[in-house]
Amino acid sequence: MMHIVATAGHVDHGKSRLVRRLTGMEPDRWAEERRRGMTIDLGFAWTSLDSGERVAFVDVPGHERFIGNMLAGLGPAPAVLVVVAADEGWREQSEEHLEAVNALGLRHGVLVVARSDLADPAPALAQARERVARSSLGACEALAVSAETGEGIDELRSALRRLVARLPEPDHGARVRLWVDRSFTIPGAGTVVTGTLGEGSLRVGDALELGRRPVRVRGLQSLGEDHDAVPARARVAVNLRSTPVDAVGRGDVLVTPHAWHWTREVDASLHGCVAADLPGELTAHVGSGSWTARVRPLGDGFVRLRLPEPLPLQAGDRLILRDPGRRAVLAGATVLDVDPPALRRRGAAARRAGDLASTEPLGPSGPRRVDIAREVERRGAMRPRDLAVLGVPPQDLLADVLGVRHVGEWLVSESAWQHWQSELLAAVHRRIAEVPLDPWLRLEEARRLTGAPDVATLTAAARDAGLEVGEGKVSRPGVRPSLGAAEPGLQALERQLSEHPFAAPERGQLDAWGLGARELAAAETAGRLVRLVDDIVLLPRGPALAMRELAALDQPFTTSAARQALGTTRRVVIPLLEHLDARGWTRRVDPTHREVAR
Ligand SMILES: Nc1nc2c(ncn2[C@@H]2O[C@H](COP(=O)(O)OP(=O)(O)O)[C@@H](O)[C@H]2O)c(=O)[nH]1
Ligand SMILES: [Mg+2]
Repeated sequence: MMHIVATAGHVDHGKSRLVRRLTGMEPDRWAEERRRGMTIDLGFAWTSLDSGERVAFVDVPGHERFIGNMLAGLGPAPAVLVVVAADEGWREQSEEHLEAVNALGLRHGVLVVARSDLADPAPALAQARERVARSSLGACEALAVSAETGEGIDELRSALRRLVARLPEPDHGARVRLWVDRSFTIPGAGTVVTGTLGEGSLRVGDALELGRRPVRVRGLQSLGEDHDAVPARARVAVNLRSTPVDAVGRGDVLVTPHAWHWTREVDASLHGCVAADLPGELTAHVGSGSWTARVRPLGDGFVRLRLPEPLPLQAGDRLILRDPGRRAVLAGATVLDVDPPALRRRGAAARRAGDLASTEPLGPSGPRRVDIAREVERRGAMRPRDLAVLGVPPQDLLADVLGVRHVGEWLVSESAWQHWQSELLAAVHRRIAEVPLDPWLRLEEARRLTGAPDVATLTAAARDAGLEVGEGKVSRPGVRPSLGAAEPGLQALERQLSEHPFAAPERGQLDAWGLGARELAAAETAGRLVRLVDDIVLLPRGPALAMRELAALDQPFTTSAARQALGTTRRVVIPLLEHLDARGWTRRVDPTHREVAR
């Protein structure tokens, strides 16, 4: 197993020298760093403990000017080595780095008083202990060492062994999110990015996204060795195919494709600050990067942060908020919602803060469990993949959750389901009352009215509510079109047709009876008329009566013979014969003759 530990502490307090002593490797990689005797960028070195476990150190700069680099190293690391010089004691960047540790909610660390050959370490130890105890590290192990004499180094190695044993196991199957802390080119191999892999695994050949562009893993290294696969946690160098080196840099992020919700807006809770004191614009450090974020206080220690570009964030992510003008860490923020609802109405912000407060308290740092019922409730319906990108692990996606129904490919909240059903019942009743001639509601219209995600899901809700669904329409079971006011007119038509079955009335007569196209269509749907074309109508038994007369004619017969036999007009007989042809009861033998089919 590999573990990652970042250093923290004031400049010149002995961090790099200590890492060198522990690993035998030089963490200050740049000529300028060695010339100036100062860490500027992140350094990397590693060692094996007696237990066989490996510890990779991310050595950070202590100088105030390089706080951005420091946070890039600290952000993705799960544990920290806080270093204080015995001869200097607690200083500004000791405090600043501890604030960052605290903002990130890091709980795993060791406090080391270094350079203890230069002064009695006891006062610095006591002072630092007292500070650290008030941070998220709490009462962590603390000891004095000298990189010069080697005093305390064995004890430190033991303390590191105990430290890494307490770190939670990473999930090797989790989606990948690698915050890039370095990028460079290797002649012949192309672009390489490095980072701390906190969860999941990487394999050669993996398709990933860098930012939002697809990339492919061409090669992997961890601690200087090639690998086909690297499981978390690890320091990893990823050689990317067809990625120009200037397309990638610190703060970029390499992720499992389609597995993350990319967001510009998050709701977060604050630590160590009240929202009212925050400037409207500040620097937010996330992972290995930093962005200018706009802050909207929601009230009660909650804020909405707006980022300049979408980032793959999840609930539980920790951000460090700094004032771009003043250096100091202003607050830590914990992401609570990566897909926050729009705040439109008056008082919405305060209500939102109340909602967020009820999602507290937070567990320890790390991805936060997404409350499936709550997420589905807020949106009414979600697909499993919508939940997965919010960070719900695959095994939880299909679990039964109180208040959530599985309907086809959707998860639907019980209250949305009931809401759709009551909206639907009301709309169906309205339709029956308002359009009695056509008392069926189109499903697509019903879907829009209810806000259900699709017609299939709404159909399930309609059936569950006892409604009848068919041919893209929904209504009460057994509902028939009602002629209502047109009933007397229809009865007059029926009387005329039962006396003269083929004397289909003309439009003027139909109008006089109040029978428009819609009424005729409704009467036809109700099975009381047959429409030959448009407004030429017979009783349903008319075609069969016609067949009786036509069968008695000499076969084949002409249209005019048929007209005379039926005692009607060409206006009626032509569509009637075509109707009979279509039913297969008569057929044409030549352009002027038909016969009754046998
Ligand atoms: N005497 C002594 N000097 C040390 C010790 N550790 C570091 N130093 C010196 O302190 C200075 C700063 O150390 P460095 O590791 O670069 O500090 P960093 O800025 O915290 O990384 C260097 O001159 C080191 O040689 C130690 O244990 N004993
Ligand atoms: Mg250094």
